[in-house]
Amino acid sequence: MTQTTTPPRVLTIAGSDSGGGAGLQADLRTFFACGVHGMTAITAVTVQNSLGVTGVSLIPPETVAAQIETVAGDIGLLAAKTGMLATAEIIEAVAEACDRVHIGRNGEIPFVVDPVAASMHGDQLLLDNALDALRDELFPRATLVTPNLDEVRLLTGITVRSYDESREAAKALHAMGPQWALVKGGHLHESPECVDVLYDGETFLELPAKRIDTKHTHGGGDTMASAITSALAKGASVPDAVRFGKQFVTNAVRHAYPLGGGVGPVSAFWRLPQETLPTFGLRDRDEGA
Ligand code: PXL
Repeated sequence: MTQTTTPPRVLTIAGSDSGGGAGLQADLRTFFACGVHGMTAITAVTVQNSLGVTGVSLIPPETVAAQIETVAGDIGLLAAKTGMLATAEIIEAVAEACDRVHIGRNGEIPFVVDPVAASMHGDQLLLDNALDALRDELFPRATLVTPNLDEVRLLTGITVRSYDESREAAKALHAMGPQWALVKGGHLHESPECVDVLYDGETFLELPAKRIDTKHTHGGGDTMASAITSALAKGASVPDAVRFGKQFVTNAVRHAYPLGGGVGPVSAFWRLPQETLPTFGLRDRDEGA
């Protein structure tokens, strides 16, 4: 029997996207492309395609907690992230389970909290009454929080229109308890650049990238948070992990592809040597659609 070394293990606590674009499907693809073993604590199953979400089925909070504790107890993990958490009850169960297995700043395992509130179609992925739980229960446990500008507005009340306002928002988010706050600039559509701002309570780090002209950005936030989580699992500092995540997602947006009649996903394919894979005679990708 061939025996190889166990890769770094990471955990995503997130929802399923049946269309395969965002959610835990994007997380697992990114983990694979980053060379880490991905595990999942599923919080919700969305009924979804490229046009939007038409249904949500919640996983019982105790089952979410049990998934976290079961993989942590046997397999162990070096970093964890959250995506769609849906309800205050699930958030509370996640916070308690994380404490029990030492995920987050009360323990020793780096914890990235991506405060997913809505899909890019505006479909609600977090109940209104769950926003407080996210802020009060998870932010103080987070190594890093990674909101986009819509989530920043919901969490802080600040509407970001400029780089100065991004800094102000990063300060407000940091005051909610995470070790680091990352304000992502991708949703500032008028700007030719996507400038992200990272803040640890002392220093601002500015991460610029050119805006890429595509409507296919489904799963971009999940992909970035997963790449950051993978880098943290390998021992990167938070600034280095965020630089890596930004570079990873920028390439993924550059390789985004159309899917169905709506919005297509960003793609981790850029990280894999497609030219080395057999085509089995299928030359034009569209022929497969
Ligand atoms: O991209 C945020 C996100 C996270 N998780 C699930 C989603 C989405 C966006 O649609 O469906 C399950």
